[in-house]
Amino acid sequence: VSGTTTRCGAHDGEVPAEVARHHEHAAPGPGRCCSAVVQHVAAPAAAVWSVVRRFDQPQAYKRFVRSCALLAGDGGVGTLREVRVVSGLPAASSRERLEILDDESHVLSFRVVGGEHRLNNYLSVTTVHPSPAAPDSATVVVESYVVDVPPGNTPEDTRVFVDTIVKCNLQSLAKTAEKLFS
Ligand code: A9S
Repeated sequence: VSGTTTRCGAHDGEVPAEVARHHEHAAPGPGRCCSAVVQHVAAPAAAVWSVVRRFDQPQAYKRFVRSCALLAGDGGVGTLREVRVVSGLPAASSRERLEILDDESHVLSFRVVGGEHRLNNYLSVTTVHPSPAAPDSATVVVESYVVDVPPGNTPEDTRVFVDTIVKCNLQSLAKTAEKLFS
């Protein structure tokens, strides 16, 4: 395959080879940017995945979500959800489509297809892996994304904003999964 790909962030060695391709977003080009966030969790991968895989329940760990309603589908690929956001963000709602739900490889991907916010064409991929150090009791989660840079912003601004949200989500995911397991 020709064309450049970027890893959009450092996670060398943290993602098993069979799912690494999901994080290799095509070189985003002008007007797009990408990044990746890695989170360690003190709970087994199955516990973490049981939270991540619920596309109908992002409020289980995403603290910026006020409510979530399904517009189509029942939680499988193609499901469309409308998320309403807590106040204080430059956003009111987001309409999101489930693109990948792989219960064997632990891969989930969704795409933002509408809503009232500034993150156009947001695409996110999350993978969940047993930690090499303690495969039965610890997990590594990698979330990467690619998004349009909003008019008037720089790629750096955009990455700082989105990385902050993703880090909050993944820290909250860790707490939620650790409680489930304890
Ligand atoms: O929900 C996620 O997994 C990650 C992000 C970055 C979500 C961003 C968001 O939903 C807000 C939280 C509302 C912030 C969108 C699509 C736009 C925002 O401005």
